[in-house]
This record gives sequence, structure tokens and C-alpha cells, in this order.
Amino acid sequence: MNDFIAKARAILKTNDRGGYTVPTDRLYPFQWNWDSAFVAMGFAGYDVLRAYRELERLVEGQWADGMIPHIVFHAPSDTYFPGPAVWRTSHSVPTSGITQPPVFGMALKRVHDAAVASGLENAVQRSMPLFEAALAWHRWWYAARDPEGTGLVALLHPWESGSDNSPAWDLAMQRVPTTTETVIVRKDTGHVDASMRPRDEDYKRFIHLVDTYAACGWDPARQWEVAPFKIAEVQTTAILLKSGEELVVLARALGRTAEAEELQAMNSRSRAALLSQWRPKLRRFVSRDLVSGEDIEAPTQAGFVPLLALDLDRDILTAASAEMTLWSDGMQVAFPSTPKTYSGFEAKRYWRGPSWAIINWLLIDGLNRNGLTEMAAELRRSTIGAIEKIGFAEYFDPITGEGCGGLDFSWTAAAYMELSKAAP
Ligand code: 9WN
Repeated sequence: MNDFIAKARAILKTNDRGGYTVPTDRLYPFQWNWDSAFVAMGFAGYDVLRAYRELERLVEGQWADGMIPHIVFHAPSDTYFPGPAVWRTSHSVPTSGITQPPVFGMALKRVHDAAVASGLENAVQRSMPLFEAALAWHRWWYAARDPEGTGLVALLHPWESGSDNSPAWDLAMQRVPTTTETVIVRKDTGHVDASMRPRDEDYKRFIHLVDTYAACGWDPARQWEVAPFKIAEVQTTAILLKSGEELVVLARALGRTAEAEELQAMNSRSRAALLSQWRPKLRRFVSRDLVSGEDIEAPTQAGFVPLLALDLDRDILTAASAEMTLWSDGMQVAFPSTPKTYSGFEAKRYWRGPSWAIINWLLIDGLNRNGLTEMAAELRRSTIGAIEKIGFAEYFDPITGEGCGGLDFSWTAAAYMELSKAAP
């Protein structure tokens, strides 16, 4: 084991709060949805029981309608805003009221395979309830967030994307009022420099949306009707489809044939819908703003994440890889969440430019799936190199390579373990 793997494991141990892992101390003191899925994949490589625990603890927050919330507040903490009192939800374990990218299915399949490979006797019994949870969540996505059956699932809050202040939301967020019923007491800027975080105005809009949906009693149909922010999103749909593919294989392994077919039908809809979001002129996929009815053309990493879940033809691959190469050109650490040539680019401000190890993980999988193995290897080397040089930062300034945001970050530790394995 090299020193960095040992350090990565030590980070996950330090961030353990009793079967679940916080993203980092103080800045994020609860269990976050997609963070935990990445972490579970990290654990799957060396401690499969702990990997199962991570997912089981996340599912403690699952709602009766199938939604798995973006935060589960297992234990109180006053170092984060907004806490449970702002969300006003009614689940037995306090949770937020929105969701996050469904990496869970990918993680569960990985954990199940590791359990079987390690000879764990009760692997099937352990995986089955988690499979039920994943299936219920996928059904929720299609029912609650794609009621018209388009195949693309929609987000009602930027936090649901995991890419909170991405330039992709700029136009849509301008329509969201800055008025709030809630007093905003930011804690994040007490932990990291304000220049790296979303602005106060963003927070007003984030909380306006929380107030709006809390007033709907968090009922999905009522939220859908009133939502001032509604984006049919390609990164989330691609992740949902990739997880859906993994769940089909798992369903079969668990003897759940009917559910395998049901999942396959959902996946087929999303596959076709994602393909229709390819824009040859932009050389990337685009999301759609369901309020304005327009394509979202702001350039972000999300435009390439569909490679993760699609087997694309040569023309698309040639164009997408040329565009990705352009964005990466001259960067110390690829892959920038926004290209430096874009007017909205900010090298250190969260999702407006920085490179993220977990996004690279998804992109690398997508490039490999589509035979772009050279590019995948290069991105892999660049990500590992940045972590070995700088440490397990939350994210990296793509131009200088500087580590930004929180330190000793759980998902960067998990990504290091994943990417430092032998290349396929
Ligand atoms: C809001 C925990 C989370 C990540 C998100 C990232 C950031 C939260 C915040 O931190 O979001 O969910 O308060 O900024 O954007 O992707 O899951 O690491």
C-alpha cells in the first residue's frame, strides 16, 4: 500500500461518524447523498462491511415516496447552514427536502460484487434491502421528476445537481426572487474563504426555493406546479442511467427478473432522451430549462458526463473529445467545470471553473467506455498527480493546481483509491 492510499483510508476513518462518513469536518458535518455513494465505492475496495454500512445509513433517510434526500442529519451540529429547522421536513431521522445525483445504484452494484468476490455469505440478504431502496428511488425520479415521461429527469434546486453555483443555472436563477422568510446565517464562509464559495445573492435564491417547497409540504406534484427553477438535466440523467444499467445486472443476480425489465424500460427512455440532447455545433450535450423551454448553452462539465452512460458513434466522439481537449489545454489540473474562455469562468469559485476529482472519475469511466482510453489515462494521471502534490482537497484551481475548499475531503480520498488502481 502506498502512503497516499494509507492517507486516503485515514481520511475516511477520521470522517467516520458511526457508520456514515461526513464529506469533511465542520464545513459539512452530516451525511451527504452522492458523497456517501462515492465513499462506499472507496470502502468496497478494502472493507466491504463498512461499505454496506455507508449505504444503509444513507437509506435511513429515505422518504416513503422513494426519494433519498441530499442530506441526512443523523446528529445535530451548528457548523452548517441550512440545518433541519430551515428544511421543515417531517421524516423520523431529520433530512433535507431535496435530492442529489443518484450515484447510489453504481455504488450498490460495486459493493455487492465486492461482497460476492470476498465470499461474504450473506451478500444477497445484505444487498436486497438496498436494491429495494435503489429501485424505489429510481421509480421516484421518473414519477416525480419526469411526470411527462420525456426520459430526462428534472432538478428543482441547484443543490440537487451537486454543482450548486454552476454557470448553467445563471439564467434560470435570475428568475428566482431573492426574498426569503428564513434568516440566512451562512456558516460556510467561516470555514473557507468567501471567494471560493457561492455568493450571498446565490444563497438568498437557494433559500427562497427551500421556502417555496416547504410551503408545498414537500409534495412533489405541488412543487412541480410552482417551481420557479426546473431544469431537465443531462448530468443527473446520465448518472441515473448509469446506475440504472448497474441495477439491471444486479436485479438479475438477485433473481428479480420483473424489476430488471422495469429498470430496462426506464433506462431506454433516458438513453434516447439523452442522445437527443447532443448539439453538434456546441460539441457537447445540453440540459433544458423547462420554465423558458430553452436549451442551456452555458458550457460546463455536465455536457460530457453523458459519455458515462451512452455508447456513442464516431462523429460524436470525435467532436466531444476535441472539445474536451480544448477545455483542458494549458490547465495544470483538468477537467475544468467551466472552460477558462467563458465569461462566467472563475478559477477558484466552486463549480464555476475548478476541477473536481469525482467528476473526473465519472468522465474517465465515460471516456473508457467509449474507447477514448488515451484521454482517460491522461485525465487519470492529472487527477492522481494533483492529489499527490497538493493533498485531498475538496477541489482544485485548474489553472494553478492549488487545492481549494475543504481539506481532507472524503470523496477526494475515495477518488484517489479508485483512480490509483491499475488502469483497465
Ligand atoms: C450543498 C458535500 C456537498 C456536495 C455538493 C457540493 C457542496 C453543499 C454546500 O457540498 O454542496 O449540498 O453547502 O455547498 O456542491 O456537490 O455534495 O460535499
